[in-house]
Amino acid sequence: MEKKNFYITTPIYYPSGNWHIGTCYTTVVCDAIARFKRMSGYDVFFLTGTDEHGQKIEEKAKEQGKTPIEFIDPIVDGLKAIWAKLGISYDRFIRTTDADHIKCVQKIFKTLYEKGDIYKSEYEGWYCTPCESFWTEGQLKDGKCPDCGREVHLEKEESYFFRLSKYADRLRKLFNDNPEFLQPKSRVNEMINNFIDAGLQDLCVSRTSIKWGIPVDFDPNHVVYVWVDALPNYISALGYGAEDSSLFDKFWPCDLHMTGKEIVRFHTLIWPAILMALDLPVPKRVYGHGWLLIGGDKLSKSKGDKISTELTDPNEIIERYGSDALRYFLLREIPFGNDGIYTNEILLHRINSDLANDLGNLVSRTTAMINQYFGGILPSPIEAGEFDDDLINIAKNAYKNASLAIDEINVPKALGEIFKLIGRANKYIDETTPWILAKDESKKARLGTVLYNLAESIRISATLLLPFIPNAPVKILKCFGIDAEKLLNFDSVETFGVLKAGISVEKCAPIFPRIDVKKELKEIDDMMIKRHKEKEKELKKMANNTVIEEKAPEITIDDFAKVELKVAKVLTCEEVKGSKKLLKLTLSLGDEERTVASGIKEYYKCEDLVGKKVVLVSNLKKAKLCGVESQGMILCAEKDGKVVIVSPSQDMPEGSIVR
Ligand code: ME8
Repeated sequence: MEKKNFYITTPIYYPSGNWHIGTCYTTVVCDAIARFKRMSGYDVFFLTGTDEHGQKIEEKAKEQGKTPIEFIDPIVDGLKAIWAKLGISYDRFIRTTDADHIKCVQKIFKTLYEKGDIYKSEYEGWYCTPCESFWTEGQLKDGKCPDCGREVHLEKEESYFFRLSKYADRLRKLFNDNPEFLQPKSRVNEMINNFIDAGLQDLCVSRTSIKWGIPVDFDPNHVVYVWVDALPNYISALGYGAEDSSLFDKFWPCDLHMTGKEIVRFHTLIWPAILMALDLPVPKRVYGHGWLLIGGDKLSKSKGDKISTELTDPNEIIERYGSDALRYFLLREIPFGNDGIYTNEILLHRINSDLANDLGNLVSRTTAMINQYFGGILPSPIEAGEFDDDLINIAKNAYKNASLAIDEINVPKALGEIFKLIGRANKYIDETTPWILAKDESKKARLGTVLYNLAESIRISATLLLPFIPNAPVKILKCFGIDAEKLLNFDSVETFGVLKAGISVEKCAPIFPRIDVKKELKEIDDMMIKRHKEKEKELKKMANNTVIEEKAPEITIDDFAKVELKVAKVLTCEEVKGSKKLLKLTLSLGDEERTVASGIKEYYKCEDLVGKKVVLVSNLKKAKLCGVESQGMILCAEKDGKVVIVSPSQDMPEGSIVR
């Protein structure tokens, strides 16, 4: 029988520099679907990649004194390394700087120009001369350049435009005739009402003010602008228009474009219109998923330095808990189509409750009992009993139900179907109480059946879990002598009774050790707070250096006269508890004593200070520092991290005025 094809894509990612767990979401979801479809017998092509052109990249590279590609390459490598850790099974990682993509985009641009769907006109926008950037009205901040805050002026730039407006009726028909085209359905009305009905404007598709882009080959002053460069990746990756277009012929139209909700508009209006203009079929389905939120915000690259103790770096989460745990969280916790919330606590509870408790305990209890009661040899199912049918039914139907959920693109629901079986099997242990059966020799046959049924339930659930969490099921199945690397399809999951009685069953070590949530959260909080403090310190240091380098403003003699400086003698010195920096000094001014907290602990020992003459700012407002009331400040000289106390060059009586 010929295999059915399935083509699935993620959006291509902007390599702006900071990959967070939000960026992993789309790709992990696509990977689970791609793996599930492969094991369901489909010939799958799974595409992901990076969107590398445009003004932002050009500017960021310039800021770092690099060429755009020098700036992008390590960021793309970083993304590929994360995909490797997460086991993303893509068939191609496309970069919009790949030669075949560039050629394809140029060809598409020319074809559309020759057909009259792209035409030359003028783009009018707000221009910031120092930034050499065009902005739309909406992008301006208080009417000024959003980047540098300077004045902008209206300017015209020669541009090519795509006749999007021409396709309004065909797009409306696309939505009306194909209720499956855009999902969740809730997003359809927004596209029709807010965009098509509101009137589609022709789209600016080239720029002369940006250099980092694909040149329009028949008019090289222009580079292709944003969406007509990015969207065609879905067909350039398959060799559309190239000498060998066999992949395109096989896989187009795409079965599923998975995108975040903010870019649904581009995938369901602009992209189909471009395809219509090229006389190509439109994608079968576009799915607009929600965002992963941290504290209510979309976790974004530009807000990367927001103070938060949540772990957001996928590398760090994988290092602490493993890639299966991160994949499981992303696939299970976020209600599909809606926004979901990430906190360290939610992640840890998910790991504990589903992976360590439900799945982990089922496997360790079952394999331990087979070892304890049957010497590690799988018994035969010879004595059926109460509860068996229910368990067996759920096991046999788990694949069908999960598969239906995958076809609805509801990944959490698919996982829920598999965990229904895991939950049922755990309940079956409580109902059949194997430890009580084991006490009675006459119940050995029943005990054997119970353990066999549990082993089969584990085999089926672990096999079904492979697309979602590719590592743990391999270890689980190995305990039952199954080499999961060779398990390339779901052929065995709808039959109950595949495991042969008499095989050896290993006692499975806990796959997901239980996490002490309270302890772990405290450790993460401490670590993150320390990290933020270090960062703050570094920023402060940088700011201080700038201040030192900058000239202080000129003051008058009257300004200076406001500062009262006096010679003082250090009488006592002690460290301030709980502070790394402060020493508590008692100073004599001759006729009075003062207590001062001074941040010089890193540079002086107490014994070096007692008896020393210092200069005190004696009319400084009192301040409480780490519980010490500081009544003034002693003067120090500082350069390049070296700090030295200022003293009179000859001995002077305490209380002498310094001026
Ligand atoms: O939009 N939660 O690239 P991109 C969930 N280059 N998904 C998130 C997320 C979050 N916190 N943050 C980002 C682009 N994403 C274009 C696409 S396609 C021809 C061009 C998702 O790097 C986001 O929703 O800004 C999108 O689906 C993907 O990451 C890439 O976003």
